[in-house]
Amino acid sequence: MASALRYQIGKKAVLELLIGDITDETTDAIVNAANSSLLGGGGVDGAIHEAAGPGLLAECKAIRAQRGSLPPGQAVTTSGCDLRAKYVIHTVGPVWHGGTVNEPQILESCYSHCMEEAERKECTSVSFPSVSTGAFGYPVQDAANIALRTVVEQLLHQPVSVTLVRFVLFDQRTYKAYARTAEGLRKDFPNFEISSETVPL
Ligand code: AR6
Repeated sequence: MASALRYQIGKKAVLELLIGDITDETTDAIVNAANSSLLGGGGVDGAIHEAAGPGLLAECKAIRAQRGSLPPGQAVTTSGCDLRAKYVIHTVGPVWHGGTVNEPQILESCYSHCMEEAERKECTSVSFPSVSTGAFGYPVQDAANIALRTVVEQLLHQPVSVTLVRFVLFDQRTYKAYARTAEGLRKDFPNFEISSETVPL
């Protein structure tokens, strides 16, 4: 049976890690690991555009026409079109160049801007894929550290409408890397209650 790792973060928020397809998610928003063109691509981007239907590309083109291409580290929001999620938050992760061109800072900026977008749209739940660790080549364990710490930091220290953050990971290797990092969170946030359990889905 499918299961999720669930972490209580402070009093109000829950973090979940699971293996799955983000296009099936019912959270208010899902995050897309896009590219700067916003015109679609492979990986999770291709899957989201396919499941959302042509309306998503039309919205992305309108954003592009208005503000140009989306720089790495930034995020913009469209509706979810045919998806069950109400919104798609598109972010552009860094391409991995060995860590020499601010990749960690850019990846952190992706997650914090996505959380801000979710807040702006008054979402209570948001699902993330593992941004940058596919075609863009970011080492998974390093990316998991940045992703989880940035999101937990925001859940604990910012006034957020979001009370559920779900990481929907596509394969065992990625899931294990995120689960390893999540186990270390208690050490990094010693003043906050972080408890974990495994729950059936
Ligand atoms: N649900 C959840 N995760 C998925 C799904 C899915 N349906 N499909 C793939 N993944 P990638 P990037 C995982 O390459 O590295 C695109 O062409 C995948 O296994 O999608 O940020 C864009 O247009 C991996 O763990 O994104 C850009 O050009 C993670 O999602 C470029 O790829 C990210 O892999 C972005 O590269």
